[in-house]
Amino acid sequence: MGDDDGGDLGVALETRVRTKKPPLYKVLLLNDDYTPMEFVVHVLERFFAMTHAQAFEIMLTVHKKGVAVVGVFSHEIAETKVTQVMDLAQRHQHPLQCTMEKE
Ligand code: TYC
Repeated sequence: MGDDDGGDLGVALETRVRTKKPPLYKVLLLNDDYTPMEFVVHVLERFFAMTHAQAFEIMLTVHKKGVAVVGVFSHEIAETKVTQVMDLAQRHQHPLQCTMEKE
């Protein structure tokens, strides 16, 4: 008595319990001694939609600290970004490394 939910509580609970946000992945850019700074800036502008100023700042962070997060994406988008960066670097024979890790 008094605890009738009108028949929808079970459904509402079930939805809450089962809903899981898709995991996000950080895309990381790593420093090396050979990739030209301008190339890294170009990569950040082209694949991560940064302005020249933003790209230059992130490039300098990687250069000084060794690594930086350049974006956070779904698994599929992160994988695409990593592949695009690695492909372009390889085509230009630069040792630039880009990886992803679960947030
Ligand atoms: N360290 C490189 C240089 O001095 C520049 C660089 C920055 C390389 C960022 C990679 O992810 C990188 N030419």
